[in-house]
Amino acid sequence: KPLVFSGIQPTGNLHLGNYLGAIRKFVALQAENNDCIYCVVDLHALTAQLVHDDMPTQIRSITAAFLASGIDPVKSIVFNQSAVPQHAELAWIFNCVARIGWMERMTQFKDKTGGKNAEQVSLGLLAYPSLMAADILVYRATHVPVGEDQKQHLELARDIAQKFNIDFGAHIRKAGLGTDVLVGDEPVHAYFPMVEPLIGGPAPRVMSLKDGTKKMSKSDPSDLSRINLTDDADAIARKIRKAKTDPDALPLEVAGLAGRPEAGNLVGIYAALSDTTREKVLEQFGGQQFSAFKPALVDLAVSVLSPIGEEMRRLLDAPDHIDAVLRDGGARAREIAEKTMQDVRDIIGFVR
Ligand code: AQP
Repeated sequence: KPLVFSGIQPTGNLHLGNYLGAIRKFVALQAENNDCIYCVVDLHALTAQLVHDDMPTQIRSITAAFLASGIDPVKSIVFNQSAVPQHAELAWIFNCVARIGWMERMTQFKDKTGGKNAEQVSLGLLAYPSLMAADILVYRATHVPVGEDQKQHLELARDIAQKFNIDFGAHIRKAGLGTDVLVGDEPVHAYFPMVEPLIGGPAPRVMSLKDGTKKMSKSDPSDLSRINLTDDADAIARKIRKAKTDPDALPLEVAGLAGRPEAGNLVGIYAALSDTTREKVLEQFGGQQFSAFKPALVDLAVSVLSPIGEEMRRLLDAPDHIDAVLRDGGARAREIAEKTMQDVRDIIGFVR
């Protein structure tokens, strides 16, 4: 049976990219009755910046966004990563499975360290994808909904799982664990599954409202570049009105969006927010000017995001419920993760 896992870092305001690339998919996967585990990855938050004065608020705020968007903490497991020490334990083992070169090749690592010397960069930032692989594989999860920017990290998680399965193949068999699979032509006795990224949809990579060639991101210094989940209706309207566009009307077909990154971005956002395709959006708005399309996008964005922002504020006003959700989710997650780690300790041969 598929098992879904994904996580979000408690660093900065969640924006429309996080919502469409990740959280909205989390809710849809839960609605399809999958077993889902959704995590606030607070250990990851230390990789780029060690000290966070507002860590508790940030953790509660991501949890509030999960709940306000429709994640049901009874059906799905919702917790914060640091409550399950097995993530860090498996990450250490994966640090020894993975190779430094694999980590150094990651574009996110290169982007975040560009222009810095090695004395300024934490070892954690380099090893980030190894912890991410552990987050997923400590539950032996099979499907991971993420935005397109995480695709390379998921490929690395597959490489780590594969190398573990090959290196420990004989031990996995001896421990009476795992199943026979073919890796290429080679038969392997595998313990960890090959995770499948779930990246599709009309907006797998939401772009900045000020520059259609740059990802919408928490760390962009311009607040006008992104719509935050907690923005009120006026802010959402202002940001969409000011969003960069080109002077042409919307094309009649998706092919006409090629070479028009800002137009493509706004059409993709409209499609994702209304659970439809870019084709259908252009059937409705093709041939119209942005002056007609933008007000419709404002209405749609406000109708989807305002209730989420309001519910987040309500939950954060009295965070006892959020803390109880995290405690319960942490206990349920620990039980699954500990079972995996007992297997892993047996596979490696640690005496216990
Ligand atoms: N622009 C985006 N479009 C689609 N999906 C996105 N995600 C992030 N940005 C976009 C997805 O959101 C999830 C949470 O990712 P994270 O916790 O790793 O957040 P992040 O990468 O720190 O968020 P930012 O805004 O991308 O941060 P910076 O500013 O550091 O670059 C993931 O599934 C991610 O794909």
